Amino acid sequence: MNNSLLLNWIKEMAQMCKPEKIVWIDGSREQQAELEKEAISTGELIQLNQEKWPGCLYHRTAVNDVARTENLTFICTRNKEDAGSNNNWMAPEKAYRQAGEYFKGSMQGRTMYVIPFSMGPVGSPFSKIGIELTDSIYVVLNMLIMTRAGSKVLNELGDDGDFTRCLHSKAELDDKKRLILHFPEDNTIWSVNSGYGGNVLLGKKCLSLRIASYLGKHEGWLAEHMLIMGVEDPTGNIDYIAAAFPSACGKTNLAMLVPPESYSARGYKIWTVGDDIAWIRLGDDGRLWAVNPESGFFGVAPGTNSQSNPNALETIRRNTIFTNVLLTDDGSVWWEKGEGPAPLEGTAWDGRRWKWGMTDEDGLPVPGAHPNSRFTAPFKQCPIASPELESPKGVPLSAIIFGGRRSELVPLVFEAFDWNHGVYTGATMSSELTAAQYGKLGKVRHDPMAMMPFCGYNMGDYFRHWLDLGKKIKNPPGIFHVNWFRKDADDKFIWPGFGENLRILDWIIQRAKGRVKAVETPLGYIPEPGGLNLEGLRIDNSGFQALFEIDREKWLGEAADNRRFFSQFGSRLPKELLDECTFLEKRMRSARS
Ligand code: OXD
Ligand code: MN
Repeated sequence: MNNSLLLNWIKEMAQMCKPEKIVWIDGSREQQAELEKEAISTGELIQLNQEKWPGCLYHRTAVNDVARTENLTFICTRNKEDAGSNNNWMAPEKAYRQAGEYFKGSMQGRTMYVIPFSMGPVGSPFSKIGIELTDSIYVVLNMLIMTRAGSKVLNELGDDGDFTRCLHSKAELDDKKRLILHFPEDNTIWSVNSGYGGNVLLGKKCLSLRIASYLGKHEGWLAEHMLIMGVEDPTGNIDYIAAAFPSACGKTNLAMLVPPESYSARGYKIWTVGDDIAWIRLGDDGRLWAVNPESGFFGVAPGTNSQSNPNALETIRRNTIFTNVLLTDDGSVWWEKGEGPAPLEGTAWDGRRWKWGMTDEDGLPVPGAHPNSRFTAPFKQCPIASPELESPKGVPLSAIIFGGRRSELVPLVFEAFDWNHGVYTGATMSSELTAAQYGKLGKVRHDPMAMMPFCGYNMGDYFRHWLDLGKKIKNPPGIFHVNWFRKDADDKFIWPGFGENLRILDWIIQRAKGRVKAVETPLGYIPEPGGLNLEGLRIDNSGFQALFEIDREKWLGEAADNRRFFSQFGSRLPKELLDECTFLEKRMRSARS
């Protein structure tokens, strides 16, 4: 290894952090086993019951460190405007100085691990190389699952290759000194005083979304918070779909969907390509092609069961790291809305003794697993893992889907009229908050393209980038919006969701291929009555109406709210999006009169 850029940078960071020693991660099974052993001996990780959970480990984060901390996450561009109102901003000099204070001596008595990793297949011209320096074995072991890591990446980097400089230290895990800093202009990420995945597995949100979105803007591609899945029809043809939903809204479940009986009997199959991130490029054939840059799943555990996601249950049976779930006394794991009966007692995510039926001072059930507890599992263990994960150019997209969690207003599915309307649809996405973010659960917040926490530059420029790309695509995918979460007057979900969502994907693919007619509404195209396969579901005419009802007054209110939301982007907001807002209002008004 003779890459002077890399060696000098490591030297400089080590001078600041003062680790006792430096260990290079080679990606070998032997080294991984050694590290596991060491982490088990110090209590950083707990080995689970190896008969029930072969190769599985358990970890608890600090109780103040259980989700991404968006308020402590900064984009540090020279010009504040370039970060945009969608990001917290700090001047680079100040950010380096302040975090530098926290990093100073932070690794004393600890090892600094050097993790060379590739986002995307090693050697693909579309992949990006990062090097993460960290003092956490937990981070190393997670990165070995989530990314392609080790010496092969160093070989690929060569002596003069460039890379994203990722520095992480747990330091004191002090939430008053926690900072997650991105320097897109320096291709650098600094994360300090956290041990939570989304803040510290720097290949994931920090590199593959925040830094990559910035690189994509400059290099002409998109880094998106999207799952990628293939839907194979009975003829063997596979259509690929990318879908953006905010965190903890079911991307992993949709990506691993099990077809309902009537579909599987006809030969339909699902292929999982990714559950969180898509890098999308324009192919030579004029279509969009998507790559999942990761090689594992960092999924939300609670709610994962054999009804919601049997493929995930199968994926996490071995070689998986569980974080902040409930630990049972026989070395097993459990979480709320999980599989099988709840244990009578165990150790909760926060290390406290837990008994089934426990309530807090308000009489509310005390969860055994944190609502944002996670599993980290290798992609290849998914029973429906697509071999296309290894394809350097990825998969061609037939459709792009946007979606949120909205108990009211938004219909089950609609199709945008054209690319610009589709970009407007994505840009005006809103969703109710979930446990993956700090904030009041259930509050509706704007989350354009599910990228609000992840766009590494001014979102006005990001919208412009989407619109510009649209002009270059000869064969654009259809753009759709879905909402599985609409509720009836009794506060019950109207749509059954899970595997049944394939019925909607089926309609989407048929529409994208121009095979079925649709009804034009002021919002977009929706299925004709009878156009959606509802066979075997208990949804009658009035249920269908309730799923697709468009309340024009409320939509005019929504459009006004979107204008308010857009106004924060000032002159950086593309005029086309305001035009789309005007068109929507006109359509709503004329349909009303
Ligand atoms: C995630 C998230 O972990 O979006 O994927 O928070
Ligand atoms: Mn995510």
